[in-house]
Amino acid sequence: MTKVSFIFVAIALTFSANVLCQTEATYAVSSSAPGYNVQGKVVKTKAGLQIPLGLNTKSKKGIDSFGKTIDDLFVDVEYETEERLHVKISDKAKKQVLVPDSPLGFERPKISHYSSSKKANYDFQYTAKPFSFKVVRKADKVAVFDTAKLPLVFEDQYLEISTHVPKDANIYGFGEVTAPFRRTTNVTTLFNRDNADDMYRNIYGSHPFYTEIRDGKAHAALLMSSHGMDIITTEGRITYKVIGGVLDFYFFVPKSGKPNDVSIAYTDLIGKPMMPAHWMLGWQHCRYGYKDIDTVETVVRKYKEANIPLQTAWIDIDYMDQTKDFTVDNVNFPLDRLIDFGKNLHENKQHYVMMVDPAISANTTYDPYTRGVEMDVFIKNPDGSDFIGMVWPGYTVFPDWWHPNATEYWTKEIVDWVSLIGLDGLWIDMNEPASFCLGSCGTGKIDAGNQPYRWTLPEDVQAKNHADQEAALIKMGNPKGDNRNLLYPKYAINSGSGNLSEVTVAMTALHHGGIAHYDIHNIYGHAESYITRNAMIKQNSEVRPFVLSRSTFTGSGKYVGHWTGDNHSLWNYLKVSIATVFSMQLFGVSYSGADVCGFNSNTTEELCTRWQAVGSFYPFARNHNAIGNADQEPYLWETTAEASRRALSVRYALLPYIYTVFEESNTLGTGVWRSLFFEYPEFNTLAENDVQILIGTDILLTPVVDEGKLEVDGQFPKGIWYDWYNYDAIKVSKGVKTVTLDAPLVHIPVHIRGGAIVPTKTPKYTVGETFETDYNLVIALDAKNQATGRLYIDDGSSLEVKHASDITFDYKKGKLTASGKFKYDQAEKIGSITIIGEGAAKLSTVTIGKKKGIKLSKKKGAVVLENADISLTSAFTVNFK
Ligand SMILES: *[C@@H]1O[C@H](CO)[C@@H](O)[C@H](O)[C@H]1NC(C)=O
Ligand SMILES: *[C@@H]1O[C@H](CO)[C@@H](O)[C@H](O)[C@H]1NC(C)=O
Ligand SMILES: *[C@@H]1O[C@H](CO)[C@@H](O)[C@H](O)[C@H]1NC(C)=O
Ligand SMILES: *[C@@H]1O[C@H](CO)[C@@H](O)[C@H](O)[C@H]1NC(C)=O
Ligand SMILES: *[C@@H]1O[C@H](CO)[C@@H](O)[C@H](O)[C@H]1NC(C)=O
Ligand SMILES: CC(=O)N[C@H]1CO[C@H](CO)[C@@H](O)[C@@H]1O
Repeated sequence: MTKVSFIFVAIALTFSANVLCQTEATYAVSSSAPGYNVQGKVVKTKAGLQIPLGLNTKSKKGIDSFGKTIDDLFVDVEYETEERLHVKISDKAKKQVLVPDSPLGFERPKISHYSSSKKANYDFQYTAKPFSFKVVRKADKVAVFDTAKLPLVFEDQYLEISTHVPKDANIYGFGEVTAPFRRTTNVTTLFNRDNADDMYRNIYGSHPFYTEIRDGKAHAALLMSSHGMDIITTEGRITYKVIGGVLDFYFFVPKSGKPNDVSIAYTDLIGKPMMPAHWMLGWQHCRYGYKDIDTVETVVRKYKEANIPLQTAWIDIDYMDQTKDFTVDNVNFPLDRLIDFGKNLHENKQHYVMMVDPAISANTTYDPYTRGVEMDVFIKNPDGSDFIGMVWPGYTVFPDWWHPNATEYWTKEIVDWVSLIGLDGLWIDMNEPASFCLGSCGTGKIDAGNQPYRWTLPEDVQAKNHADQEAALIKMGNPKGDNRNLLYPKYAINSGSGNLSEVTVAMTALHHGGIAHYDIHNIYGHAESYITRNAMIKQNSEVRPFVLSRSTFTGSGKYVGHWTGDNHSLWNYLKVSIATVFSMQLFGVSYSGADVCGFNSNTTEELCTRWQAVGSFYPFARNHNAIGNADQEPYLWETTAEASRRALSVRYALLPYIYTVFEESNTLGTGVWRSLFFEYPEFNTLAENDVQILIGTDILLTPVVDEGKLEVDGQFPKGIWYDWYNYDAIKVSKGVKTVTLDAPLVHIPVHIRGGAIVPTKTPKYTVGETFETDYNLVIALDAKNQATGRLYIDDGSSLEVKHASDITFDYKKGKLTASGKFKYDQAEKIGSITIIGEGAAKLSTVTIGKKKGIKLSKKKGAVVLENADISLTSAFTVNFK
């Protein structure tokens, strides 16, 4: 669970008059700003350039537009790699707060400076008066980032910079936001916020990164900033308006111009996406509001009775005693029952995940609180007392991940809890961080127990409390020595909750080392993710940890997965869920997915049926529902159950392929889900297609995301696309062809790319049983009767992989070759080989080593070699005739 929609509704009712609108001022650039000139000596370094800047003092107009102007700046240009350029514009005095490197695991790569700018794919060019710069792709002289004649504003609480882009540019990224994949003219606000997936507004995470595809070629930029910001993507430009820090840009310009190469270059910097264990790829089920352990056990049993694969059972905060972390409700979720439930799951080769929130109840007889107080690890008020907000258990404190004791504190709580219950994974929620009251509303109220949530109080009481809390916050003031306007910066970004301290920890709250919450708000959840993952590894260093986080930041994908939060059981949320997962792939959070059938509001049979079909293929696939809603377990309706069984049997058959794609993601940084445009950027007609999904390069899904439709239009780029179920071929000789496909309610169209060799398994009830079956190969021939593919094999669970096979399959002129690395130590083998395509029809016999003349069986559109019995422990060839 997590914050439910009515919280948003209550806020909207009470404060809607104050919720900011996107105004003309938001869209405008500061055209009267004086700008900066190069002042002093430009130094050529081994790494690049150092350029001193001074304010253009001839014109004082527009100074201090939204903060205090900083006169002296410094531009550091570093040619970090052939494809990555680092341009950092900072204050010479180094007073502005940077994204901290430590202890949060950013681990920006140590640059062994790239020796020569000559080899780079880009040029850095600048003008001196006024200062502006361009990043130019050498190959075609395209300026991929160009600030010429656009204002540069550098104030303590307001930074503005813009780049020219073509009109109607293909821009992707800038999140987290619930919006179409291709970003059209709009404002994206990055300021982590607990909100039920309000369309177009800021939500849980911040990723100040975008990719642009121009004339078939991709490049990208990251603004490494933990400050709140608005990003305006409007006709012909992108404008960043940031409320602090520095302008720390990275540009990614791969030579190939391929979107995948952008992803590789980006994750070279921020870290490669985490590698999931096999089990994490199975189907998962959760609900907020299961009233007791019997109910949860019944759900697991009913899944089995309906023969819908269930890999992982989750329990939301319902299990807790008065919603306190690391406690159990002894009546409804007794400890022994919770432990036994986990044991049963494990006996059945299933897995177990529970929720934990960062908010710790301020209760002096509750050990996680007293231990934290002893270690002094909680976020502070400006006066040094503990900051006390309000979350599910009433008044709560929040671990300060920057405190030197925080890792030890949190690790103990996590290790003890996970060990006690026997959990396989943790779900960390509410880590924007969410708080239901404004400011330190619990100051002086320790041991006050559960409190009515603010949205349950009469409106006049809510308004009075809010006014009191606001007054207290203002009275408390800033941390010592900080003269900025932390509570109400003059440039008010367009946060959907209005003032920055709403629904979170106050901007004036203090982290260790004198860091105001204002400066690191957007990385609080990332910090918790990093520390929680490491705690999971401490608990069990053998296996890959499972942590799912609601709040994420640049680089979080290396440590955790992410679900797109509290969406709604509405058709447009089903549709947009695909775009949000695509965006997460760009951000390097490969293991991501949306709540299947929708979290808030009541689903319908048809919506849930269609959603189960799409959701069966989310990289992270889980049905999740909120308290008080109509039930939505997939076995409740026959069509939903049937659609789930069908789609999940395809997913489970594809597990070796999906696992291989994940391994590529983990080693290269490419997405597991990809939009067609990112694979075929040469076809601009695909630019807005955010409904069809490629898993890797070879499996194409064309889901129905509209009510009442029994067919669906799909775009098919040049090549041959074979129907997964009946091998019917769609042949496209050039460009992109739109094809209308039959899509009965229980059916999701799936196609295999001609030219691909896809490894599969025989789907079973659990992931473990599925992986115990033989591998099969599906060879889908292209127009030249050729195909290639890859298979990665390891034990599917070890954190440190000792034995892995990495096999390339190649099919040409009737000969299938398997080559590569064969180091996996178990005796895996190939059971069957299916060859699809016109070229397959002529084939009738096979030679495998000394065994000649083995007969192939014919199917419509394919031939099959049954019981191939080929060992996957060494290279081999098979000849088809
Ligand atoms: C911009 O965002 C608003 C919501 O803030 C949305 O209603 C509108 O459709 C968006 N406009 C475009 C062009 O995407
Ligand atoms: C860390 O915790 C210990 C108690 O375990 C405490 O004595 C110490 O002061 C804490 N460190 C800091 C920096 O607060
Ligand atoms: C404090 O926590 C204890 C232990 O979990 C619990 O029994 C008690 O009810 C809580 N007290 C309040 C006031 O919430
Ligand atoms: C934001 O703060 C201002 C100044 O205290 C106040 O007038 C306004 O009501 C606040 N807005 C919200 C949404 O709380
Ligand atoms: C949603 O379903 C719940 C439980 O069946 C019901 O109590 C509620 O009235 C429904 N809400 C709407 C808006 O239909
Ligand atoms: C696009 C859309 O359906 N948005 C809805 C999301 O949920 C909120 C309630 O929290 C509705 O008000 C929006 O209309």
